[in-house]
Parts: sequence; C-alpha cells; structure tokens
Amino acid sequence: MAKLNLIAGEWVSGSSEIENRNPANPEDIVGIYTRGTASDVNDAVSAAAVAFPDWADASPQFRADILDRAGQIILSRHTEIGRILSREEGKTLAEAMGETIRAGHLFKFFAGEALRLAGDSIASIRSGVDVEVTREPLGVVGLITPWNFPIAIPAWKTAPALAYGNTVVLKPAEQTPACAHIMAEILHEAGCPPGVFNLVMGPGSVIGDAMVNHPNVAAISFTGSEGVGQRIADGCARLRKKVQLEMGGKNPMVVMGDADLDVAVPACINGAFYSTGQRCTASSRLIVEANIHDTFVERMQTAMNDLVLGNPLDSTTQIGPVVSEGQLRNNMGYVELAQSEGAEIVGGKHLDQPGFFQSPALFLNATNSMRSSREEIFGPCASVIKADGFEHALALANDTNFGLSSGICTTSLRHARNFKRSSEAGMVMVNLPTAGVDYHVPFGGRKGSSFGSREQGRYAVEFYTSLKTAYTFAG
Ligand code: UN1
Repeated sequence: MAKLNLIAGEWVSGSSEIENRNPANPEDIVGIYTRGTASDVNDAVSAAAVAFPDWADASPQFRADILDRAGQIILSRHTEIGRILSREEGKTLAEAMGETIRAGHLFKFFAGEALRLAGDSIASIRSGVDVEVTREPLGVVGLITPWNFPIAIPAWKTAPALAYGNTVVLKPAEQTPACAHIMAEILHEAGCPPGVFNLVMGPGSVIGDAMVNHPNVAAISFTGSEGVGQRIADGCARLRKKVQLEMGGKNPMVVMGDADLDVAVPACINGAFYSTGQRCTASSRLIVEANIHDTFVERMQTAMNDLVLGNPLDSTTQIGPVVSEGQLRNNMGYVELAQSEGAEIVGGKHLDQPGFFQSPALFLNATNSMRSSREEIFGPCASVIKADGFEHALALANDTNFGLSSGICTTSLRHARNFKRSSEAGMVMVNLPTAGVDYHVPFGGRKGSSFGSREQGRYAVEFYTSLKTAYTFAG
C-alpha cells in the first residue's frame, strides 16, 4: 500500500507510484510513495489558503504547543526515523540519527520563536501620532526540499513557516520521500489543523512548477541545484513572489603551514567525505600552504585508507553509498575530468559491489581554474590546491562563483581573524569542518550559493513574515 499525500488533513493518492530504494542495497525497498499531480497542488494550496486566517490568528501558544509536540515526537522516535533516513538516503546511522535529532530540536526552537515574535514602536515625526512596526505571516508558502537532508531541511523550512503563522505545502525530493512523510504524520498527530500543513510528493517538474506558478502561493523556499534554483527564481520574479534559494557550494578549506594537523586532517576528512560529500557545505577545495603540502597529503592518504566504507546501518561504517546510480556516474565523470585536466587522482574508484559505492577521492596538484575545481560535484571528491602564503590562499578561496561556507585551519590568531573578515562566504569556520552547522543560527551564503534572506535561527523571521508599519492618531 503506497504512502499518500496529505491534503486538507486527508491522506490522498496521486496518479502514479514510485519505489523508494536503499542506495546501499537496491533490493531493499524502503516504501512505495504516491506521485501527485498539478491538480493535487491546486487542492493543497486551496486547503492551505482556507486554513490560513485561523492559523495566522491563533494564539502563538497554540502554534508553539503543536510545534513543540512535533519536536518531542521526532526526538522520541529518532532511532527508528534515523534508520529509515539511512535506508533511503545512504548516510550512516549515526549521521541519520543526528540529523533526526536536529529536526526535533528545530521544531522545539521555533516553538519558542512563535512566542518571541516582536515588533517596534517608533516615535512619529508628528506629535500625537504613534508608529508601530509589526510582522505578519505571508500566507501559503511553498517549500521544496532536497534528498541529502531528508528530515532536517523539511524541518528547518516548515517549523519557522508555521511558527510565524503561515500555512505550508511541502514538496520533498522524489528520491527521499519517507522522512518527509513521517514528518507529515507527526505534525498531523501533534494536532496541526487540517490544511495548515500539506504534503505533495512527486516530480519537481510537475509539483514544484505548479507551486511556483500558483497565484495563491505567496513565497517559495527552495534548497537544491543551481539550475532548478534559477528556474524557480525566474518564475517567482515573474509573479513577484518572495523567494529564498539555497543552492550549491565549492567550499574552500585553507590549511596554513602553522595548522595543527591533528585538527586539520580530521576536519578535512569530515568536511570533504562525511555524508559521502553530499552536503552543499562540503569542503571540496583543500587549499594548502606549500610548506606543509606534502606532509598534509600524506596524512590525508593515511586517514583515507582508514575510512570504513560500507553498509551505513553497520555501526562501524563511516562512509556510505552515494545516493543513486546517476549521482555515482556524475562523480566518476568528474574523476575522469580532473585526470584529463592534469590532476593526479587518489582513490575515486567505483567499488564493484551492489549499491552505489565509490572510494573518496583527492585530486592532487589541482589548480583553481580547472573545471573540477570550479563546479560542484556533490560527491566525496576534493581538489587539493597549493598556495604560497596566506594572501594567496585567501585569493584562491574567494575565487569561485559560490560563497556558502569556508574554513581555515591555523594556529595564528591573525590568520584566523583576517580570514573571517575577508572570506566571501556566508559561514566561516576556524579549525572546524566547513560542513556541520548549528540549528539555531543563520544558515546561508553569498554569490551563486544563495538568494534571499537567511534560513534558521531568529533570522528566519525575515523570510517568513512581511512588515507592516501602522500609524495611529488618537485625536
Ligand atoms: C550542514 O552542513 O550541517 O543541502 C548542513 C545542504 C545544506 C545543509 C548543510 N543545505 O547540504
């Protein structure tokens, strides 16, 4: 029996079905999921529009309690949900449980934020007049989420949207519908009124497009690829919708000659290869000061040889499969490209076993101008680029069309400070991997990585509300 869409508080089937398979073991079917149509999107948007006035006017305590309950249920089920997440996406059980806990915390954080929505009272330039600035929800918001964080990203968009009084239509990635479906069940169970939260699963070209083009969807928040992001931005601009885009990265990790390699090597291994490199915050360019380069590469190779690849459900596994055959082909294509561009390849082999496995790859002697150093791969592959000193490393780090996350490993306060100030990225890490962020602070980038205001933390209010300036003359 296929898992269904949630529209107006009812579970409804779409027009076809899709199998959700485990990338570590394609024989393992995680579940069968319905695929909705544009008409399901219309129904979901209508339900969300009908539910909006009461939800927007509900006591913030009412909204907070529902979000808090949802967060609590997610936390209490994190082992079971983590296992399903690992089976549908391929990340290790530890990463999957960590992600599920993050989702639970996100709901609980935004439960609190629902009660903290604040405005301003500003003196008017006219006497006897009061000016108040308040924040109001937007209406129906459309959320489009990727496969690489199947529960955390749906949670970090849904929780603030609902906390501030919007109603939601969520379209999760087709490869990973299970966690979003569980989140929908949990919101339902937590007491979310019919129509406040709707789930429509199906292909992006159908469901996503219908959401972007629907006149009653006030805003779209999207995380995914650059190409799709551009299409969504164009559609939203045409209809003057608010839009928030979180797209790719080619995140630099600078390793200075003065770095503590006991800190730098694990940070680079984690940033480049954990979650099989399938994070938009992954460290895909390791920019290493020449005087430490050979030692660093040697230490990285030793650490890579020690990495345990395999079934993500085994507790010793550190690196699981890539998400799909298509993604594996893409990654192998970039390994070949890097080689043809003159890089020396370490690892990067397709493993001959069931599932979509490859060994992590370093592209040695890479230059920053190679295509393999400029385009996002979204796999466990990192270019190693030599730098002559701090200024050169900084220039290389910033020489990219992306600007999501960046990092530096150094023991110099001066290098750390200068890098934090001059890095053209939305998030900067010192002696930490570029990936793996806190859930209660802003997330987002610059240049080609992001568009619109930041996600997460109290800054999420910018996107999910609209300002109103009210003037009152009391007479
Ligand atoms: C993280 O690094 O902890 O899609 C989160 C992504 C990002 C999330 C990264 N939006 O990879």
